[in-house]
Amino acid sequence: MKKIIITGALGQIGTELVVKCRQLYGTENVLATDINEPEADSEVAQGPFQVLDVTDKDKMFKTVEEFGADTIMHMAALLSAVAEKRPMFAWELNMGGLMNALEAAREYNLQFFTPSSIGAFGSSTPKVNTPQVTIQRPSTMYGVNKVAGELLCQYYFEKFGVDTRSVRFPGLISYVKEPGGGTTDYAVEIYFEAVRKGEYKSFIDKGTYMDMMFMDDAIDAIIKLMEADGGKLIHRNAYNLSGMSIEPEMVKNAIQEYYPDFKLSYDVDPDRQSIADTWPDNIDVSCARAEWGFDPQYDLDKMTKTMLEAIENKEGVK
Ligand code: AKB
Repeated sequence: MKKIIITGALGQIGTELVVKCRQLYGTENVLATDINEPEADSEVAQGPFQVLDVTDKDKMFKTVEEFGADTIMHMAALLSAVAEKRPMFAWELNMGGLMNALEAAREYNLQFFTPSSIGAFGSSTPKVNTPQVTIQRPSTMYGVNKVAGELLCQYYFEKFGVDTRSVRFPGLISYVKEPGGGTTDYAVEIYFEAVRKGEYKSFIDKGTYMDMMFMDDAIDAIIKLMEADGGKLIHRNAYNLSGMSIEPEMVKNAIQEYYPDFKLSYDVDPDRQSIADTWPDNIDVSCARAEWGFDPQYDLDKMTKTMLEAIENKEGVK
């Protein structure tokens, strides 16, 4: 990776991925793109940036050509809950954008990364220790998009020799940028509300286990996978990844170590709960560990300490 284009650069992952890639590969070698303009004082705006609607194929091709890219990291997509509210738009953006990015990779010989998700699984998938290769029959538009995306990554690798790499991200937890429209978002909101208000009302019910991962581990995983020896990668659709399997009461207990008066209550959102109920409790990450050295550093306690301290700093609390 020497000249990298990142789409969806103002999203939850993109925001931190741009910064990390610029540290590693040089600011001038990482072009951040998004459908929106960044805030002038944001980190993303401190290097090359271009407005790009990923459904505009001509503009994407032109951007890749003019920048002289050798890598594309395609992050632009709608998350699960919002995709379920606007399924046709989700198809247009998630699939249209992905096809354009894959075609750009084929045409300009780019190394390619895009994230899949635990949303690529469904209620007929084994829920515990979900294997790398298993039943994938999701019941959401987001899940349909992710399964199709995984298959397309494999197809472009086998048919056209594009160096496609992908992972199934769990819920990603970060203090830099709050996510929007995901089923796992409660696990980010809970930390912000703990610091701001000392209480949180969860839209996901107690006892609902889902995989999560701290953002630093997610960014490291992307870099590690992209730098890995391609000859050792057996799976070209997407690798299972997770840092922990948690449910809301576990997060409450971890927060109470620092905020003993923190209160958690529930106002379950049936739409997002019904999505969560079809996702695994915990997935098996052994293929990612074995094939390219996936090695997450954050468990729930370490993540909780880091999240609370960083949010306190950000909000000027304590
Ligand atoms: C979502 O909840 O939609 C995402 C995901 C797990 O893909 N965070």
